[in-house]
Amino acid sequence: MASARRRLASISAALAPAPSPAATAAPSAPPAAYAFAPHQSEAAVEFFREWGFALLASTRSPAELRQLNELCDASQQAHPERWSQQASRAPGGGGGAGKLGSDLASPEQYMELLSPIMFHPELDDALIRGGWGWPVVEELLGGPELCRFVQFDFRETPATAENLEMKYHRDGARGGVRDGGSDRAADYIAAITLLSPSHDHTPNTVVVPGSAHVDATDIDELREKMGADYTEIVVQQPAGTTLLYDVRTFHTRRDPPEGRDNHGRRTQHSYFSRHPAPPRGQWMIYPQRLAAHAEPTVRRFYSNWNELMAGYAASGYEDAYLAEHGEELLMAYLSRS
Ligand SMILES: O=C(O)CCC(=O)C(=O)O
Repeated sequence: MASARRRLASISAALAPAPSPAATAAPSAPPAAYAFAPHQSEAAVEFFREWGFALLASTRSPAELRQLNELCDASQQAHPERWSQQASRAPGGGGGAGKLGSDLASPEQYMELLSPIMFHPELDDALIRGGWGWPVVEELLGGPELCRFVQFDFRETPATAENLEMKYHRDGARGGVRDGGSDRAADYIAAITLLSPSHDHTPNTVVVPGSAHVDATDIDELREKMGADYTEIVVQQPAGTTLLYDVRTFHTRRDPPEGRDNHGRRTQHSYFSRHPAPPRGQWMIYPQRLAAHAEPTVRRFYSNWNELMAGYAASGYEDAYLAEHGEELLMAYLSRS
């Protein structure tokens, strides 16, 4: 891996600003170059397998970025009440059960925030799997036959979110996913695409390279176990790029340093699983146009259903089923641990 590391260190500086020395200073010198261009898919896969994350450049075209932003803008204008609790969901990654979004008001709000594909048919399979980054995800999850859709949502981290600090966490702790362990292959991959401009006044995602492969229940134990290998990378992520991470990787969102205005950030988050990993939770629900798609390989991709989703399909995708079970979906989301 040392030669791979040297090779990787020589690429990608042009794609994203190098992480600040303070963020990467550690004796074992973890990755200085974590960003990969479209022609570097293989290197991105190799890098991810070792470090548990990778930044993929230009995964969304300017036209797609515009489309996704226009969709969010229009939805916020039409339904401001559905978006009003974004600030409260933002810090929830801290892992406190019941805190994340615990003031969501209605199943509609939950649906807009957690499964906007239910409301927006233009979010089709091509867009969900779009961008050059998809082949990297497919490779990491063991090929097209094993890839399954989990979640697609938008997040608006408001300019006023500076007091809603997020804690280091693994997403697994919230989704019934096994954590840590020595298994190198990711069962669940998260993808964060930045939709808004990034600069000194916008939040960044921070990751601990290599932490996906260390068994630790919290960041303190992780620090102790990793010792000199413990490092934090403040990912410098331009708009239109996608940060992939193994959900076992410890990560957080860091707001601009105190004293600097926080201009906020808009992101699109996706999760994918490797078959036969179970659904990540009971709260995800998919629309008929995807779950019952005419193309078998597309159907297969949207087939990792939880019980409520199976009930929705069995009902014939009836609105009445959603109306009846909306509260249950909301509660499944709010009570996840
Ligand atoms: O928004 C971020 O930068 C981090 C998101 C996160 O921690 C999560 O979704 O679990």
